[in-house]
Amino acid sequence: MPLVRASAAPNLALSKYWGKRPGGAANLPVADSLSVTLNAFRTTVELRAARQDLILWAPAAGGPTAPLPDRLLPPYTRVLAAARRDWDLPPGLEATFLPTLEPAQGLAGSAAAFAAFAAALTILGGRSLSHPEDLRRASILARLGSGSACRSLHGGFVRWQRGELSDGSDSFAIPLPPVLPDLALLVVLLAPGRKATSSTEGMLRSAATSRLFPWWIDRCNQDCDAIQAALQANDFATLGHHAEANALALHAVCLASTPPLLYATPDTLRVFQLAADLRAQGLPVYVTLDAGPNPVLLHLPPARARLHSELGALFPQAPLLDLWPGDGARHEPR
Ligand code: 2P0
Repeated sequence: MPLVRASAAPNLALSKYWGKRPGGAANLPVADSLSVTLNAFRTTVELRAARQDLILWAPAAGGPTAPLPDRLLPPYTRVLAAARRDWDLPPGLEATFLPTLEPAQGLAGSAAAFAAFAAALTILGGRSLSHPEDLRRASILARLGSGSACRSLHGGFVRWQRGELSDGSDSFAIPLPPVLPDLALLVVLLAPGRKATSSTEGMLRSAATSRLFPWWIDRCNQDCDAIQAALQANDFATLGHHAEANALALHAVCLASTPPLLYATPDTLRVFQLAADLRAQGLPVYVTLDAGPNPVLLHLPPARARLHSELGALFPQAPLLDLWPGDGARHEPR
């Protein structure tokens, strides 16, 4: 029986994290970001005492676990080392990751994994996910594994405040009040598969080479404020407008990098055009896009049937995933 089980879900950024402060390893961002945690595709992590640290992953479809290759271990080692500095943990730990989504599907499985890992270590350290101070510490731990993971500790809408301190102690995620419970997200899986350039590498390249990068930093902080204000006002259209503009700005920064980072495909752009056409007809639908080809349509439930019929006609082969805001990290029964 494991010592602890915990789970967390991926999150989708409405104002994106793209750019780290120099130094890199602590994933300290140049700007705030704002996300919504998803209701599906949770990853569970089980911790067991072991002779030495071991990271095991299971396939999403179930089946035997396998040790993670050495080249992928550094972020896990960073999280474990930081957790041991805070808490009295066993000298050897076996962590088993049980995802429900293949990483290649591009829905930020690493965010779910590192949030669940941080949650499990926090509980093993004798802390509680219902205590805000412990959750703040868990968010920082998750960030050391993968930046966007710090947002998945919380459910619903979440803002990652970038912080200013070089030790990262003020760079963590904060939950926003629960609003817009009927926000719906439709993922169009145009091209499952790993992206050519990882986010980690892509954002380093943009910071180093894109002339638009200083503009992007200001833009993100403004977009976070505008989206947070729209949430407080329960104003879906304003939220959608700023989320779509932020995604397009991210891709402008990427295209202006050297060599250019081209994540969108012609089909991705057809989805942006579809949303603009539907808005012209009075249907509020907006698109966001991460560092990959698969767009996500932000909408309200009355638009769902129309979106399914339009997208089914345009892309008969593409799976469509209906998602909603979901819960943050959870302590699971053993
Ligand atoms: C986001 N992305 O805010 C943005 C939008 C991709 C595009 O966070 O290097 O995997 O592990 O800190 O968190 C992807 O970056 O990068 C990401 P690392 P991460 O969701």
